Order: sequence, then structure tokens, then C-alpha cells
Amino acid sequence: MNNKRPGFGFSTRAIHHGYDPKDHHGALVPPIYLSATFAFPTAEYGAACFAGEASGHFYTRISNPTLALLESRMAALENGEAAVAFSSGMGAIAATFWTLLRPDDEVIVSQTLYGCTFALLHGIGEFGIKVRHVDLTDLAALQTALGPATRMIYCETPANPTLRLVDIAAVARLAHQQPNVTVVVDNTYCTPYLQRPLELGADVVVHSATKYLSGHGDITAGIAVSSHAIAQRIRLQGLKDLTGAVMSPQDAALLMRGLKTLALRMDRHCSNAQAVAEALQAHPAVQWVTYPGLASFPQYELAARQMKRSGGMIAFELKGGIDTGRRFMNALKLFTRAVSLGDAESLAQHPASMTHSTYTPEERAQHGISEGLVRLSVGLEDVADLLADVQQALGKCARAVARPTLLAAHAVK
Ligand code: 3LM
Repeated sequence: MNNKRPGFGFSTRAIHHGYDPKDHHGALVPPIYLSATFAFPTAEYGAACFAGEASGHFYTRISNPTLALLESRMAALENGEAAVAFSSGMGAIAATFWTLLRPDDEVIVSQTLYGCTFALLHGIGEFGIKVRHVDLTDLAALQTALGPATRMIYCETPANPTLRLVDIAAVARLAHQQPNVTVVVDNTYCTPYLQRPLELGADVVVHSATKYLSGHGDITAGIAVSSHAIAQRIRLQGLKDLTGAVMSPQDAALLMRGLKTLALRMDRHCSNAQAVAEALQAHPAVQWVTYPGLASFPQYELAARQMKRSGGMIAFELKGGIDTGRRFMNALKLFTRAVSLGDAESLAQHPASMTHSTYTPEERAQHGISEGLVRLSVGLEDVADLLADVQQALGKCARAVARPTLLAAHAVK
């Protein structure tokens, strides 16, 4: 598909953008360029490549035709100018931090973040970058926190695992009243099919492409999408020199295969998750359930405004806390007990002891992650089978919760 023909819809871009079979011997599926290095026609041309005076691929850690196709497709889907591919989401996040932040700079981050991002922020703190955790749902608090040293605002929306949202447009408006503040949004939970932060005023979008973007749980990958200027800095500093965390061309091909069905998969994830969330909400064993598609969701109006649909992730807690939560998880037969998210398979995990065990218990309390929270990544299976699995597992928990109550009642008599 010719890049110069705008106006194609999301799935058409996800399937065709940047590729025309006639340029590749008619091959319908883009070839994978495995080469680590690329031949220079002359010594002078090679020198010009290194001096940044000639374009062209010369070493795969910096650029590669297969990665370039994926990057242009991701930029087209996020409505950015350019993208940089990484070997993991953490690679993309670390490279973005190392490129855009310097000692004595301040980064304002939202209250709740994925566990390893939280740990990375501790790490960059040791290099003299000041990290301030701010409740970004409170714009007055953000206004107070913004100062002359602020260089970045970083958030996940929805946050992993609490699903709290950040109003991207409002935060970007406030941030951009000051020069030199870059707004970075981790869009892993939504993908560009459900939410496009750059259109709302953010400057950089990062992803764990390990999740919904690839969608099949068979690669680890990351992406950063932004303007040409920022992407070039991230490529030449964060990727090339500071992390070296380049994506492999084979993984880029798997990721492009996943992208072709992204819209179909996301719609199914959303429908299945809505049904599971409603079933949880209706069950007497459940203490609370958080899902952006429930009318009880505290930021329901913002979710409807900012996200096309409500996503595939659910957080909930059972009466009896984590002891009952573990009983529920162990009773699941179709859901798999595993970390990660966005796969075809439905997954269940316990953030406090798994993905968010990088927080101390005190930090989890401070950042709104309750010890009993169970996280579901609702997959693509038949919804009736998912509901049956959740119901049978909840049935075991309801009996477990009811038993001590009955015993207590007998004791009184
Ligand atoms: C998880 N999350 O199960 P990779 N940003 C977000 C994420 O959720 C993740 C990353 C970045 C999980 C992984 S936990 C050991 C497994 C919002 C990853 C990092 O480097 O591609 O894993 O992305 O929540």
C-alpha cells in the first residue's frame, strides 16, 4: 500500500501500510531481512551513513528493512510520525527514559505503574533523576508538582493493575504550558485500536508489544512512537548506545502478523471481558470489581470519552481477601495461572505476589494496589466457557466464605 494514500481505515493500515508486493517479487507477506550488517557500495557512502549524511540501513541494531516496515506501520496506527522497535516493553521504556532525562531532571509519574517500570524508576533515581509519584487524576496536584526541572510526565492509562485512568488531554494541556516537558503514555492495555494518546496531546507512546499488539504470547517486544525528531533521538541514543535492546527481524514479522488481526481480537477481548466483569459484579463472593465498562467504574465517563471500548483487563477482590483469591485462582480450569496479558488464552495472576512484587507492601498500599487484588486478562475463548469457568471457581470461594459464617452462627446457638 502506498504511504501517500491517506484515509484508509485502521485494519487496512494494520494489514497493508508501507508494503507493496510488487516491490518484493510479488510476495504477499513481507520478507524477513535477517542480515545483521549491510553492504556499502563505496567506502565514502559507508562513512556518510555513519556521519548521518546518507540514509540507508547499515547495521540492524540501528535499522533494518523488516523493522522499518513494522515501525512505519506502528506509527501509522498510533498516528505518530515515526516509531522505534525494541526487544521488550522494558527496553522501549528504559531507552525513552535514558534518552530524554538527565541528572537533576524531574519526572512526574502516575500513582500506579507496572512493577518493573516502578523498579526502573528506582534505578534511574540512583543516577540523579528525581522521580515524583503524583495522583494524575488530581490536576491541581499535577499543577503543584510541575516545576522548572520537570522534563517528563509518564503514565499508564489504564494503569496496571488497578485500571485507574489518566485524562491524557487534560494532563498534556497542563504539561505543555511549560516548555521542554514531554508527556509519555504507556498504551499497552489499550493498543491504538482503543486509544491514541498522540491524538490527545501526548508526545511519546510506549508499548509492551509482547501483549495485545502481537497477541499470541510468542514474542517479547516493545515500541516507542513519537515525532520524527524524538524518535531519531531515541533510536540513536536510547536504542543504539544506551540499551542496545533491538527487536529481532523474526519477531518483527510475528508482530506484523499479530497486527493484522488486532482490531478483531481487541473487539473480542472487550466483549468477553465485559461479560466476565458483569458476572463477577453479580456474584455474592465478590467484594469489588473494577472494569472500565461497568457503570460502577469511578471514571466511567472518562473511559467512554478517551477509549473506544473498555479493554480486556479486569481487577477484582473476593470477600476474604487474598486467601480466597488464591482459592479462586487454583480452582480455575480454563483460565491459565500466568503473568502477562493480551494473549488468546485467558490468564489470571496475583499482582501483589507476582507482577507488582517489586513494590514493598507499604508501597503497594500507598499506590493503591490492594493485597487481595486478582487480575484477569480475558482472552479470546468462547464467552460461555469463560463464564462457566469463572462461575465454578467462584462457587468454590462462596462455599469457603460461607462456611466460617455458618460455623459462627452455630457457635452462637
Ligand atoms: C504483566 N507486563 O504481566 P515487557 N508496560 C506495561 C506492562 O504491563 C508490561 C511492560 C510495560 C507484564 C509482564 S511480569 C513479569 C509480565 C503496562 C509488562 C513491560 O518488557 O515486554 O514484558 O513489557 O503485567
